[in-house]
Amino acid sequence: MVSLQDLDTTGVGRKPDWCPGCGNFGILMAMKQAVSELELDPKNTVLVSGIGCGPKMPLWVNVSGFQSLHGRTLPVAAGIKLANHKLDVFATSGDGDAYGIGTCHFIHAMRRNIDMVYIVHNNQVYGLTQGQASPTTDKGMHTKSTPFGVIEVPMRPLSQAIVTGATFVARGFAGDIPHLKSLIVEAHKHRGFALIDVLQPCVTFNKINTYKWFQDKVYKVSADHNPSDKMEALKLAEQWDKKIPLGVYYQEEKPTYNDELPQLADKTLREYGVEDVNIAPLMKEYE
Ligand SMILES: Cc1ncc(C[n+]2csc(CCOP(=O)(O)OP(=O)(O)O)c2C)c(N)n1
Ligand code: SF4
Ligand SMILES: [Mg+2]
Repeated sequence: MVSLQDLDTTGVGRKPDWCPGCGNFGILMAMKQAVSELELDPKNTVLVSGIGCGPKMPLWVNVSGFQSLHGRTLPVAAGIKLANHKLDVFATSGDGDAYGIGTCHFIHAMRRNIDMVYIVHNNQVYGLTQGQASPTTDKGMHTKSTPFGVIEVPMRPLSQAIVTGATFVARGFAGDIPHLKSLIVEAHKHRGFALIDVLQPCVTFNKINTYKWFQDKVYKVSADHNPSDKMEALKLAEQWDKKIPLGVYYQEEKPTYNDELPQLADKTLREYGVEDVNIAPLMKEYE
């Protein structure tokens, strides 16, 4: 079994450079605990990210990793899963990466039900670039890019996910590591696109949505909640101003993208190889 120590990168001279107290530390710990509990093989576990503070995660979890471009986390993760669907694929983005520049990929990965776990570090600002407003910044908040306050209504990403076709939609909190770990474990067991939006305090640039702000509002989704009830899930996803539910809002069994490809039933795309592929006739068509 892979231990937390095996997953640590400090031994190989790499340790997180996040600000002290940043919510990303809680997400990192929950991620390592989940990989350990699931007994995943680090070599066959891939953590893909974009660019941002949260997306530095692949640098600090000792599994296979790929840091792509800002907003392009999901197409890279989807490509990896398509090329070798035997890999355990996790993707990690900031709220800007996922719900701003990457929105188009977010929507299409969900409607395709690509089998992966997507963890979004939602700190409601662009942390790495020093605190500009993001699509989830609350209305009225003063940031470097909105000195007179945000005038737009924030996106509700979990509502978006439920109506777009994600088959596992959950919310965690970086200040509750055991609960977040259990969500990551459940999301990994789910077959299909699993979104976990994580409330992640940015202690440097978001002085409104602090640990205390969240602690006063979060509560656990009731054990009576039926996650296959889409309308009830939407009601949970729309809660924000007074109370914020933590847990699995929605879950549904549906064929994954790979299930729809009979070519992948026996072997991975990667195993097909390209040695015997003759592209000469195709090239001729373009002469
Ligand atoms: C195509 C492109 N546009 C913009 C940037 C600059 N940039 C890097 S990270 C970032 C925002 C990060 O915010 P978020 O995704 O919320 O992650 P956080 O840093 O808050 O974890 C921006 C705008 C970039 N690197 N590439
Ligand atoms: S800027 Fe915010 S999100 Fe980035 S490391 Fe610092 S506290 Fe964390
Ligand atoms: Mg952010």
